[in-house]
Amino acid sequence: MALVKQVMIELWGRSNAYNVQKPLWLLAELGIDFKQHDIGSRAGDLETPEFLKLNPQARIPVLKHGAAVVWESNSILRYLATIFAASALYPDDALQRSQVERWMDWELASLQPAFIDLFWGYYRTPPALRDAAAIDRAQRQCRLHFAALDRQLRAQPFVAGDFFSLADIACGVCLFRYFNMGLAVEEPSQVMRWYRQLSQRRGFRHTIMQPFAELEGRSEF
Ligand SMILES: N[C@@H](CCC(=O)N[C@@H](CS)C(=O)NCC(=O)O)C(=O)O
Repeated sequence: MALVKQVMIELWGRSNAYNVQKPLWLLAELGIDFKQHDIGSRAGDLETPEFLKLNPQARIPVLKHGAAVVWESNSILRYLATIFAASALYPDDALQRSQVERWMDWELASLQPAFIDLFWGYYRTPPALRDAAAIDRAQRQCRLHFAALDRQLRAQPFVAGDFFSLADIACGVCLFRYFNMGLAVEEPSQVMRWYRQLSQRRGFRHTIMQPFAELEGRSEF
């Protein structure tokens, strides 16, 4: 563990990118130093031969830990929690782990696509170009997903149980933007309670609760 900690961590990706914010938040939670390469902000950034060697998908985030390279944001979360023995966030017990993982999978497969449709369709599209029907559809999808999350949070303080975990990071990364992008959205009571709890965490405030106005009406990365 001590040796593992000495190996340099590098993270590729701009701090205002949704999926980059996940490892940024976890690294803050774990108090791990790392070097960030702020890319993804300029056209062509992710298509260089050097970057494509790291991630053939031409997407951020990418993490490098010594010789190990990991891409896909939720895989990076699992890798970091495993390497840094953060079993409180990513339990060893098979069932508890599956509770964390199923919500991480759900975030990638269901919540994120709906949220991204809404964020891009509304916030990142200049008003004159917005498609009201598509925004409405994305908003309805988000409402359904947040209702499901709300039901889950009725029974327990955090997404996967009584403990803060990788599932809270994956599912919680969109909250600040969802509630602050200027759209009237429903505020399910348990999601709001959970959001207030997350807002008390330094890592959440420093990485997620950050101004994002530079993305408004900007249809390029
Ligand atoms: N499923 C991938 C999605 C990666 C992805 O789409 N990343 C976006 C940022 S959130 C990206 O690379 N955008 C291009 C850019 O920012 O230049 C993951 O979770 O890592």
